[in-house]
Amino acid sequence: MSAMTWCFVPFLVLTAVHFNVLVLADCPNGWIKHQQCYLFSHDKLSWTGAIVMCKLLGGYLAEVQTDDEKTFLDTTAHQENKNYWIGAHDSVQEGSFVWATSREPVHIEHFGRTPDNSHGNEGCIEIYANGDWNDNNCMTSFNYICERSPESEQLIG
Ligand SMILES: [Ca+2]
Ligand SMILES: [Ca+2]
Repeated sequence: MSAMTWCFVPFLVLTAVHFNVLVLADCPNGWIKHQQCYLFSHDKLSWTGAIVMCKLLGGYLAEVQTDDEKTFLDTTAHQENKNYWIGAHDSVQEGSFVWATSREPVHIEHFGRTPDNSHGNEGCIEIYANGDWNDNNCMTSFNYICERSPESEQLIG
């Protein structure tokens, strides 16, 4: 290789690294980036149907870990003016809500109101169109929010 060619090698390496960093942060088409990737569905499914669909799409029914994540999801639901299923249920122990995928407990302060288990059969959590959370009948069809990590697998190695 000529001296001239070698001059360009560091530049090419840096370009490749920069490109990888950009791609690492990407979400699939139609998913919104907010640290994680989120898909706000256009269709409506039962809560169980939403669990299955999110898995088919490479993610899981959204789980809230931080106040920032909660604010983002509540605000977007409010802007879209739709009710959305998220991944919390209390089918193992009535009144004790857990996230379906991580199995972590749901923090009670995340609820806009105490879940009321209206009619005795509300075991799944939705974000109301006004941004509050509510327990509702798992068989009801609502829009749903899928969550996944930004794409990265194909870039490592
Ligand atoms: Ca999350
Ligand atoms: Ca309720």
